[in-house]
Amino acid sequence: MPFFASTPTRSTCRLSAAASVACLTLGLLAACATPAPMQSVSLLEPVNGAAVGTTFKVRFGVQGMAVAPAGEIIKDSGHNHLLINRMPVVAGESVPFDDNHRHFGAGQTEAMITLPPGQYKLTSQFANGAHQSYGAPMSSSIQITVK
Ligand SMILES: [Cu+2]
Repeated sequence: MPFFASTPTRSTCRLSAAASVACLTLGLLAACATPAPMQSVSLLEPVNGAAVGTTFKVRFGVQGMAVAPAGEIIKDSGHNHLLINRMPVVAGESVPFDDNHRHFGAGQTEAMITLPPGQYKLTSQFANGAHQSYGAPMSSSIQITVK
């Protein structure tokens, strides 16, 4: 009898331990559900507010995702785009192919850009191997003056 009496106690302990593990797991899941702070892009060059010549170097920074040539869709991977005077492309939508949306589908992390003199908003936009945007969270904008 004492053996059977002690069994429920052990079970309770096990259930309690299981509940703790579940809470920890749920807590981690909740943390994972928030936007991943480790994934972002930036324009390393030029810097915001810079005045540059008509041909200048753009350098892309990517954190938390891999840069790969366009073609295959691979999780947490993609290539850089430079948007000129355009808003970030909505997540899941294809980045247009035109003069204002330049693709670096070979996996380039820098490029020489030529623009006529004027004020520009440059936006780095990361998108997957099928050119589908990762959205505003994977974009970053600066203002520059081309002299
Ligand atoms: Cu693209």
